[in-house]
Amino acid sequence: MAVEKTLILLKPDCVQRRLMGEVISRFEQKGLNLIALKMLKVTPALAKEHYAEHVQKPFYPALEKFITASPIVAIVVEGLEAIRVIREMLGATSGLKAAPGTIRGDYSSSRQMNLVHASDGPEAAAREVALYFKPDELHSYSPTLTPWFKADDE
Ligand code: FUP
Repeated sequence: MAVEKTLILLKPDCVQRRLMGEVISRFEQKGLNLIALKMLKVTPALAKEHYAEHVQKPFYPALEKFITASPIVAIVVEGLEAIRVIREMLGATSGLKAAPGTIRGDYSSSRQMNLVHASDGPEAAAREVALYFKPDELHSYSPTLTPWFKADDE
């Protein structure tokens, strides 16, 4: 099982709706480590880099307006299979389709305002972590609780 790093963004709606603590708590309670965290305002240039694969799509102008409208929180989370595990914790892109029990399923009713971004694979994770953080801003650590989250032999 691989220890992975992934980039999380608490989007403007998450900050404005005071759901930052709720979302961060879910990752902590799962046993994942937050190893970097900052609040920032996404610029149009950063939005275009972050959403490079979507820049030409019809919904992009509205997406850029939303993601640059208000501060966000960028977080690097580290843990076993963290990329997949966190994508599953978020649920489907649209809050209307995301399963109950997922973050989007529980708190979002929107496709655009879906509260949280998470990298969708190892390449995206490496690229996105580097977009928001310098290497010396990542602080990996081993919590003393680790033996209580998973058996040594699994
Ligand atoms: P996800 O990987 O679940 O974050 O979703 P996508 O990469 O497919 O989409 C990126 C962002 O674009 C999502 F957060 C939601 C937004 N989006 C829209 O606003 N409208 C659309 O029609 C599709 C996606």
